[in-house]
Amino acid sequence: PKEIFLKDYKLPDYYFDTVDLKFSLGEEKTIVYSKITVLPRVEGACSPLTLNGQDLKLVSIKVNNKELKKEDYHVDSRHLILTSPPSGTFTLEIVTDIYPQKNTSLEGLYKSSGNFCTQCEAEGFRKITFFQDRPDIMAKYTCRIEGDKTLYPVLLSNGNLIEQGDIEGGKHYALWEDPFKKPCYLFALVAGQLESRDDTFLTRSGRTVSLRIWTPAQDIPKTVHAMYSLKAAMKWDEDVFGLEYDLDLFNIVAVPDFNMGAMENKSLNIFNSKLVLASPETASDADYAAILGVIGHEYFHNWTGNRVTCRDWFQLSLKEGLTVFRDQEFSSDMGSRTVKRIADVSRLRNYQFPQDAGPMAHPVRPHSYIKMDNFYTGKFFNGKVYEKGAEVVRMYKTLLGSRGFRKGMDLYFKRHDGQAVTCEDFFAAMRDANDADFSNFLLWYSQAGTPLVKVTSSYDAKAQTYSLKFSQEVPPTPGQSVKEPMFIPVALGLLDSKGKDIPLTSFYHEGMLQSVPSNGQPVYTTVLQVKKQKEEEFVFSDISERPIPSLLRSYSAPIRLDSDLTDSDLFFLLAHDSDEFNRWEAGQILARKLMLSLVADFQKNKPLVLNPKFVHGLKSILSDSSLEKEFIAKAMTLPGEGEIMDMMVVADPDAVHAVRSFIKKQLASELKEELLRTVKSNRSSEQYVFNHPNMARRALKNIALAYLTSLEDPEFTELALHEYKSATNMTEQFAALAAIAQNPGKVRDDVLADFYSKWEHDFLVVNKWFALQAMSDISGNVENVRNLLKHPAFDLRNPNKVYSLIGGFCGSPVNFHSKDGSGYKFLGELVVQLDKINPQVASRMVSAFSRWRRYDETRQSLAKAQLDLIMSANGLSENVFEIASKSLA
Ligand code: B3K
Ligand code: ZN
Repeated sequence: PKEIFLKDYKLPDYYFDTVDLKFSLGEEKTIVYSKITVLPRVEGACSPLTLNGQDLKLVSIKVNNKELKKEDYHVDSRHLILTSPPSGTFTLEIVTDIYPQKNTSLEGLYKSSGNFCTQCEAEGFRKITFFQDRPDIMAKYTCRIEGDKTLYPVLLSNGNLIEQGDIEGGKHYALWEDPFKKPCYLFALVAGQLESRDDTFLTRSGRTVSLRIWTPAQDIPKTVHAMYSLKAAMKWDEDVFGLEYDLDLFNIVAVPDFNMGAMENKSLNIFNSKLVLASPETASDADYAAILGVIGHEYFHNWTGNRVTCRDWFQLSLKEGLTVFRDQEFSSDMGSRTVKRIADVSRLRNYQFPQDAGPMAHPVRPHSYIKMDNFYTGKFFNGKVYEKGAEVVRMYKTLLGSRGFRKGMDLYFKRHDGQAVTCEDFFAAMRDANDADFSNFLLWYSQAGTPLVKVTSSYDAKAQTYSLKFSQEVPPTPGQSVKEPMFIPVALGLLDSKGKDIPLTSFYHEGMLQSVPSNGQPVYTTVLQVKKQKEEEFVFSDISERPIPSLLRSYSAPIRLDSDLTDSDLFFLLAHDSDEFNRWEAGQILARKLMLSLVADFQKNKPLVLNPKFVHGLKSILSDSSLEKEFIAKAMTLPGEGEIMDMMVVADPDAVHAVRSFIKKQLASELKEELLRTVKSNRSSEQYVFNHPNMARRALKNIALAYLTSLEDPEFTELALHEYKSATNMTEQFAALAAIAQNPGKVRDDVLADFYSKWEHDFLVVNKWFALQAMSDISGNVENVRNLLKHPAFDLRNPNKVYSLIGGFCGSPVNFHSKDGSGYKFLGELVVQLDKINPQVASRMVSAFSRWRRYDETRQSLAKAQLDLIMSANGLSENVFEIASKSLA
């Protein structure tokens, strides 16, 4: 396998101006005709033209209308090279045969439930036809699709439909034209038996856009929420960024077989059904929220990704970090900002931080890759380019404020519309629009690893000054042993002894007085710019009592913060901080400390005792009616097992699991009354509505129920059964099922069976059923999961099912890391099988092994043995090779 490096980027020798495609869709094979106008970048230079191609059968090739002679080109399994193309502009016509029916990799053109569809990002277009498959080749496309009229009544591609009609042999055709230049990864085609939900959107300049969401006929009723989400996203982008949709038609197609969440092809978004279809009975609040966020995300790509795209795949964060940031902001504006921020930060901590500390650590802009697909880790799987990239974009906004950020965005579009650009171009637009000094901010793109920032504070009562001293360290990561200090925005406030924010006017930084920017109003939060490795001091004067600092408000930078706050400071912040995110954070810091110290006790065989202050803190949150319900639910949620293991020198899944379960049970028994009251007073009385207050109520009720059932008390099992039976929506029904399923026994088995028989006709709900059982921490669960592989509803070829069952299993630390090696063996075998079917999916699964060195010696050798076996498998894909070999390195 070949590694590709950012430093080797070269401008292409040839550009493509227009691309006219024709697809003749067939049952055995599909014939692809492509006609390209080729322009040399430098007039007169006639260097060879290399096209990418994979799994293609070349039928013919013509240059300027003449069949090319054998000696003028060269084909191998990955390329077609024109050895001496004519000088000047020329037309290139290529005919290839492809076999979509046999394509189980789900990239390029493939079939899903009888329909044709495409997935080209990152490098899938080369499985459709020979092409310069790189994002800096931007061309205008037309696409003619021909196919059987009965089998494929609907024929879609990008842009506008300009012609359609019948042709001989029971076939018909459609001709599409996309007026915007685009890279080939945004090409899309869909053909099949689909119906649409139609609506319109009136843009702010008064154009009417037709909106269509396509699914099989029976699913149309489940597209109401997706359509609502699309219209909300279109409006939001106009209101917040002044960005209007640029065509008269916007299509979304839902397909059941899809490797990731969705794809932003120009005007023809293709989605995993999971992120389109929803009804109150079948989808949970989390599904509704994910649909809103992802529909928004793909729509927002129209400007950040499509109109302005990436020069090369190393710049992926240019579009993904920015677009994730935009979808996070959209979801915040549509719901609760604090709750959204908490959810995003938890994801970052549970998935991105561990990755950033392991063998797969890479900067937001990687320096090299073998398979680009391995760097897409958003949506279904969380990671760097997406989530950390979004944090980087958020830091620009924190530093510049909303207005400054908007100015930067406006300049970015003004300069780069229609271009393929780099992360530096984005940086320069932000800087130039604001005349800002960003010093070494660009290091966020090139240095991997999570910075560790230490803060110590001191109060001088006599001088009435309060000082904060910062130091930072970026841990070494593969290929980067020495790191430079980063530019870290630390948003901060100071609380007085009553818990009120102290107005901030100025502070000394390195002996210089700096005033806090204000528009005449008192300022309670300011952003310190921490830039040095060694100690850096900020001193606030006229502080009349020792304040409690609220540090890193709203999580203003993706770092680990280690402060000298005492437990009592943290309890104080938990009760009083005006920054709600930091209130939650204070509780989490306390919980993490507590869990780590109990883990140490557990390892020393000491009895576990829960700190009564912690119970009291949570009790007062639970009974504080002034708090937002979803905030309470988040505050009641203990840090994940992954997050705690990540903080240990040697990760001990058994100890962490035992401690987390212990705290859960302990809290449940001490707060029994409050929890029961919470369940009873938060039941649904009205029809399901997807809005913040209702979701918050359901979230609170569901977590209370989960706590209660953890007690394994028949009274609460009855209660959960009652909730299960009386539920009128999936959110509550599934939460009750999950609560019951925590405890092994007949009730569990019966309810699981009941749920399946209710929902066996709905594959998305059945996937929830798979995932719930797969993630179970019931001991020896690997056998259940092996049996479920043989379940008639399971299919290794469908990514959603694999993610639910196999991915779900790897997400249960106790069973996956079982000391007998049974979990590792299970995954090892499946990766090898899956790799033959779908390398992208296999490579996501193999990632579960990547942090094997974090565990004890027994586990290390068991996991390594599986990785070695995988590496020795015949015909291993580049995808799996890259992850497995880097994990072993
Ligand atoms: N851009 C696509 C991801 C494509 C992944 C290719 N393996 C979805 C998104 O981020 O919007
Ligand atoms: Zn995206």
